[in-house]
Amino acid sequence: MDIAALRYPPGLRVDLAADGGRLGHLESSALETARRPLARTTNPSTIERMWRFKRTSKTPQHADSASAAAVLEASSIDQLAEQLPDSVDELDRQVEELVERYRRQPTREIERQLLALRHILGARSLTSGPSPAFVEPDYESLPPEGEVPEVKAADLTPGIIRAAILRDGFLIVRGLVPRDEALKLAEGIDRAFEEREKALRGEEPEPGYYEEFQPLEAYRESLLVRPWIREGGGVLAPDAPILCEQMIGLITRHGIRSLVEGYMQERPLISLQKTTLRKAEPHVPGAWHQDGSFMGEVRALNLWLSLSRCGDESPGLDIVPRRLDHYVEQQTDEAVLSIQVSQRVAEQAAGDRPIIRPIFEPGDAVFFDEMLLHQTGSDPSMPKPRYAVECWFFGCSKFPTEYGPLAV
Ligand SMILES: O=C(O)CCC(=O)C(=O)O
Ligand SMILES: [Fe+2]
Repeated sequence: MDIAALRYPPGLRVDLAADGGRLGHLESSALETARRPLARTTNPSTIERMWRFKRTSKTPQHADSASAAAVLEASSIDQLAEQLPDSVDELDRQVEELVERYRRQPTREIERQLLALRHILGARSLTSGPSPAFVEPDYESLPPEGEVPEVKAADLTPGIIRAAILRDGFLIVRGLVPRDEALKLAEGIDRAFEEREKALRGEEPEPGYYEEFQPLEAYRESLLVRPWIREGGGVLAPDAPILCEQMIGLITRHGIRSLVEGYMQERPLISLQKTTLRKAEPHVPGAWHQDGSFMGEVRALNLWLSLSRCGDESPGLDIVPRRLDHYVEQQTDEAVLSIQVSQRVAEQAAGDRPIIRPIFEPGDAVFFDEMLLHQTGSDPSMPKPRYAVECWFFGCSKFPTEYGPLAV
């Protein structure tokens, strides 16, 4: 089996040792790619002047002299964090103001500023201490038990999401975002994939479509996951600032952020590592998994948003339609990855409820949490790739310790 061709669950921290060193060939080239500074087309001095950064040298324009720039930029966000107010409310206000400026006149600089601000604000929003209870489940409003739990966007409430997750493990929402907005984001994802390949060949990518985000020092190591995200058919949303802001715009304008806050009863944050823009190719096989098995203790809710028709003409999502209260056995039978669940174990977990592969239209969504057993539902005979957003929200009181936060 070609391990490199396997679809890794996004955000997966691959345990190289656990895979018996078989991934070793990936490791060196992958890590090299992760560390390689990219050529930049725009001089970031505007953003840096604006944030009153002290610069000590000019940003080089070519990849071979970009190391110094990478280091400089890397320290910049930490400097920025020091200069910004501590108050979460004040930072929220600054984000709002920038979003408003962006709405009037979108620029690449504002996208970068927003990303940096959202990351710093996310880090300041983390809390410790007890978590609130989830919203009360509203079972009455769900379709009858045994039917696929599905609602129209207009009927969606935090209580219905909670009820569906507790009863069936997931909830399908039809038309959560308008079709044209979903299709527009899919086009952007295609572009980001192309620009990333350019960047990896040493050519200059189009600004906004592929720029590797430099997080705060504390989170830098965790972004070494990039090569595996690429292998798995994804690009991290923060590495495509124009698309990241577009996606956050969808989440806020269509009330999704408020729904998630209502569900968690606390501020939800997204992450650098588990917010993925996906392009699933039919020939890449899925791998059954439960995301919680590699995220640690979290309060999570995933928004999986379809940006293509899928499940028939392009890869969909295979779901074990059941609430599981434990992690099922991994790495048996054909399941070679440490977090992968075999087909046999997935069928066993499904019991008398058949595994489903729903059909989605652009703008349809699925909400689920860290316990759902699922995989990319692909088949080499499907004629088209599928585009989707995978956006995991985490409660600010139990954010995964190894991920970098982003405020929305
Ligand atoms: O998009 C896919 O096919 C996989 C998505 C996934 O695993 C997730 O959203 O957790
Ligand atoms: Fe997943």
